[in-house]
Amino acid sequence: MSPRKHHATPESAVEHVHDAFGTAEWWRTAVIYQVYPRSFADSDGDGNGDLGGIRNRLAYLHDLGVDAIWISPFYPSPQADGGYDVADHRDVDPMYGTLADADDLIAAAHALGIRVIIDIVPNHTSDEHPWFQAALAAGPGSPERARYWFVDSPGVPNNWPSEFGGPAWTQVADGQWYLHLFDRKQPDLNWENPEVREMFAGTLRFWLDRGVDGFRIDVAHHLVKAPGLSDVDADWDAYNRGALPTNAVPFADQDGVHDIYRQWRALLDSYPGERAMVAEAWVTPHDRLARYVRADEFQQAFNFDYMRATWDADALRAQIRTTLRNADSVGAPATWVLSNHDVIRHATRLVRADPTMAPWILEATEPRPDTGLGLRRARAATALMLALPGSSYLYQGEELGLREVIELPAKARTDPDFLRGGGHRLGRDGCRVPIPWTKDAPAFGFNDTGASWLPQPADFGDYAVDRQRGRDGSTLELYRSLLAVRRQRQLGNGSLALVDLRPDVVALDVTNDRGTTRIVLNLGSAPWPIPASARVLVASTDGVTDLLPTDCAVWLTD
Ligand code: TEU
Repeated sequence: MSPRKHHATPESAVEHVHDAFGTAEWWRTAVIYQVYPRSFADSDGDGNGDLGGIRNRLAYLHDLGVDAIWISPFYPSPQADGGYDVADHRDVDPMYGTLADADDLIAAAHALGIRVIIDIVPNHTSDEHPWFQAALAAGPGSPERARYWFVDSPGVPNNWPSEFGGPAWTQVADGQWYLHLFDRKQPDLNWENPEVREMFAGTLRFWLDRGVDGFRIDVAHHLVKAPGLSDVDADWDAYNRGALPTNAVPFADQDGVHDIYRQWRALLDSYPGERAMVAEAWVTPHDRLARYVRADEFQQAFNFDYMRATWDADALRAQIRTTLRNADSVGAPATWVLSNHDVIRHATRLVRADPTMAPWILEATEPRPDTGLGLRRARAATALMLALPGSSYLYQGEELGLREVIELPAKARTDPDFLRGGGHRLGRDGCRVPIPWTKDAPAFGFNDTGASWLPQPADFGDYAVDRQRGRDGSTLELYRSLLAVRRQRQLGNGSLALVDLRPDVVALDVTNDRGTTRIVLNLGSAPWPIPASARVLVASTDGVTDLLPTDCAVWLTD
């Protein structure tokens, strides 16, 4: 791979980072769109999105140009944590529909060539799951309690905190305590117990038999706890900023988790088709994360270190380099992600006051960022991401440029991260507000009754799909162009070289048999002059021809 003369002055250094994959199973290059079902589209007008709503909007996703959808949990659930508190792994919550609706959705998606990934939550169940209810009824020392982490004092409960605030232990009437790394309504399962392993293997089979293409595995790094349940001695602020290795705490990234995923991989591989699983593992640094995507484990793991990169050329280059090298070291595809249902939407996050703050922590006192600048950066960030080799994740509504809804009133908020946090942290409801489809319609077209489980702000109408579709320069049309050009030029599978144009400009060449695409993102204050001989394939801001302004990205070719 060599730099193209008209772009690179002779002194431009080129750093080769990554070679194309020889074989490219779908999951190596897929663009996967996350559907948060409660907030996507509501077919029955009760204010909660549902499976029928997703089905009705598949044509939109097809037109957008995504390869697959990942649907957050739709199982029966008391909704103490947005459905991540599962009461029955093999059914559909009536709020979302029925098993027949799930079958219809899978079939309709497949008919459009869209693959379907569903969410599996193995670290904990709901406290309303029959297993936990049986454990409470059966009492101390029973086999029912042995499926969870029930302990007596002394020593345990230990000092482990719940992710959502407060201690990770709750006492029951007979005096025992149970562990919950998340809400008290999410008791942790004990993965030392063979019954737990069997139950989840059966659940994977249940859904594989129904035709799903894969699974997103919730908190894949938490399942195994270090023996002894000893106290944590870590600086939580540093830990939350990703500055400590994840296994600095005894309930994260323990080696034993890998045995579980090897068994699951063998199970997936026993099915026809290329079934795949992606780890939601907040594991840092990259070489620890790479262990999850070894050849006999997950196919993918979310790249949260990339999500956390600050808006800085050196930081982005470093993440691209390290991500690709570590993924390549185990033959796995890199993944890229900027937003999901747990973090501040990137149109807001990229202009927040403290960019090193954990992306899920929104403090009540945090100043409101500049929406215009946020959207400009978000569009540029997405243009960079969608050119990178590997697989990328989009979160519903980011293709509309949606901002975080910081101003939600306290009484509307439902997230345990807010409810348990004493009001210091606002929680994650602000990225889960139902998305706008039609400006002049009830609930902006989310349904036709106007009901909405979280209130939509008035300016959401301006982001509505009907205001953007077909309008030059809209964020939706930018995403459609990026995805179309990505497909034409097969950018998911190319070699990558970093090009040294200017310290405050990220530039890279992606090369494959469709040619070389040069991606340039300007993070400096001076415009970057686009060479006269280059053709602009797509730009994150309208009207870019000669000069690439600050906070803009462009895809160029000969
Ligand atoms: O999230 C894992 C997780 O630890 C964080 O993203 C968490 O939401 C954040 O630290 C806020 O405190 C997964 C799911 O994606 C999330 O929605 C669930 O709440 C969590 O697991 C528990 O199942």
